[in-house]
Amino acid sequence: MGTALIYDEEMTKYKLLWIDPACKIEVPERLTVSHDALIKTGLADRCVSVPVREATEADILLVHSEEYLEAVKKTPYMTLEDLKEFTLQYGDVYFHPNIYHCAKLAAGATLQLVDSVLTGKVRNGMALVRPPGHHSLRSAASGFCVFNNVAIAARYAKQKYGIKRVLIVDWDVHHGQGVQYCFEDDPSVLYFSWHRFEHQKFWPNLKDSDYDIVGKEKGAGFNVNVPWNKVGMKNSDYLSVFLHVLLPIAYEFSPDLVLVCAGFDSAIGDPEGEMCASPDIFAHLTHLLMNLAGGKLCAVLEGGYNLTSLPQSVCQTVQTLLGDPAPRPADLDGPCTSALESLHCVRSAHKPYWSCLNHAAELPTADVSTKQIKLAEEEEKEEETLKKGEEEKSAEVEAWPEPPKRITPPVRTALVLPKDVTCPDGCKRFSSSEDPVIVNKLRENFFKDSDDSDALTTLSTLTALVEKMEKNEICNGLALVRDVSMAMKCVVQHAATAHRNRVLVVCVGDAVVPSQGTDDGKTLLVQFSNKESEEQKSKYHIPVCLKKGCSDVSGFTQAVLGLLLPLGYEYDPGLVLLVRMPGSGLCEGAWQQLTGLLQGLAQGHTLVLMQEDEKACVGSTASSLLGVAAPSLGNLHAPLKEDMEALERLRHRLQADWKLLQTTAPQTGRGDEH
Ligand code: X5A
Ligand code: ZN
Repeated sequence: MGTALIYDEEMTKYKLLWIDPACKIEVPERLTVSHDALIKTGLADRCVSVPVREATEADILLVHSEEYLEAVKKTPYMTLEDLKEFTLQYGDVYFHPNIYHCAKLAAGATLQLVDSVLTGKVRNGMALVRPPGHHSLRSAASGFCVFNNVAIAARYAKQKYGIKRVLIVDWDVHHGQGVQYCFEDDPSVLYFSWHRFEHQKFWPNLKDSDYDIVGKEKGAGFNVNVPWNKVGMKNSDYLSVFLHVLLPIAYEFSPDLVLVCAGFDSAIGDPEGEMCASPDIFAHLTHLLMNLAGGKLCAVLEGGYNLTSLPQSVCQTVQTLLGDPAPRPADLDGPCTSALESLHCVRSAHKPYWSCLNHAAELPTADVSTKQIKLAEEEEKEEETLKKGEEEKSAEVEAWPEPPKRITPPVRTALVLPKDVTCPDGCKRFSSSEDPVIVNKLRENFFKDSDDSDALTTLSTLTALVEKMEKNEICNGLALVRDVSMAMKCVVQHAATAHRNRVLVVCVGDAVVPSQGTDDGKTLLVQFSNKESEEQKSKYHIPVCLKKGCSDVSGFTQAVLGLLLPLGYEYDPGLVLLVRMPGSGLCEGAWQQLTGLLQGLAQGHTLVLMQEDEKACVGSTASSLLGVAAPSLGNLHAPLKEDMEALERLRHRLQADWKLLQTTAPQTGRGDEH
């Protein structure tokens, strides 16, 4: 199942015809440089090219008023003076004789993408369009946008395909107020947006963009705003919000379709956003969404005005949609204080609506007034730094490295299986000639006083497989072994002596955990079980105790999103060892989700160990390792209260060591910490 790419050069054929500093960044080259980059990298060739079409009037009227449509319809016949005049009634937008045509193509391209995904022609895809859409309102153009491409697409998907729940993720640096207004009372469309806000000082300067706007009536809780109150947000800030706000809610919501307002003005170098996230963060943001809705994801270009970081970010997104492993994430040193404040505020505002947030920290009661206080405080500070920083900034901005080429290993998934188990399609059965040095070492370590030549062969094969993964000749692997504990010990030991790579060991179910090598930082062990374990031994050994072990899917999922992934991302392993203990109780769907999500780490280098008698899981595990999206977990019941409380406690305890676990800002001297 492929990835659609939708583009038409026609959408480059309009531009600003007069002088307007607010609009001069929205240029046709945005599209050409993005498309050229996809061609040059060979990514375009790997996609299924789908033609654009014009949106019909009926399509446009799904979101816009007849009066507005009729007004825009006249623009192709206007003189320059008329166009200027017409433009004046709206904010930060311009018209051109050809923009109506392009706006119909942009909306139509988005619908072509939705059709391609929902008819099963492709798994996912991206539409490169101009004009963008997320600012346009029912009866008004705004912020370079004429028709609301993504809002139209959400209504269209519901109407034409009977889609019940749509998630819209807006990672553009501006608030898509048009999308928010369109769905604010609609619980079938969950709208998430992060945006530069600076306490309402940034365009479009709306109160409606703040964290406490959560939706209306039936739609309460289905609008999630994350305001950025400072510029310069980095990879850690973005990832924190995904892991601690968007994903927990999204998994609870369980969408049937994911639409992304994919604006890249949130990337480094952008003159509008002034943020500092590197282009490769979009590989991770994309990957983290790809296991929702059974992988049905449509990314639609919105903003993005730096002609270097824009194409880089577009390529990262498309390459991830194609299934290539994401690069190791750079500098995840934890979120900044301002981001943590936003995180804390949003989580607390959404506590009443989402069971995953039910036990999130309350806002200090004083904070309602803090909103205004901060405003005043910051006004002073900001003005100073603005004056000082202005000259340095332009120099600073050009200085990010090009994302390294993502080299995909020749073999995606290698399996070590007993002879009687057939190898699933698309995988490679792995065997290796025995290296006497390895075999001797293994015999010494594991078989001093026994002679189990079969087991010895398995361990030496495993060791060889790990080495191939380290050399990037194989991406990931799966081994069915007789004794998972011993196999785990063997890989951990190998990794510890090989001193090359950190290994994240994820253990599902009860296991006797190897004692050596768990406190030197070479391995980080996270173990899910129902055994109330004794005190945590070190920063690198983290038992996660859930009441019903791994059999409660809701609790398990929230633990994966809010605990395991932040730890994993911050630890940044070179290899993930995923161990499924016999009788773990984890259902197949949740196991596939786990396997899929973990592949965002270690460039996709995951080695799965399972007990011999779990043959039945080989097929589904292998398909997750091959990059097939995990099936949707469906409507989950609320996780157990005690599990969510235990998770909060664990996070709280670990957050001094692991910054990506933080979800609240450090208290500022009020001393009211619980
Ligand atoms: C789609 C988009 C930005 C408008 C900025 C107006 N619009 N100052 O990024
Ligand atoms: Zn934008």
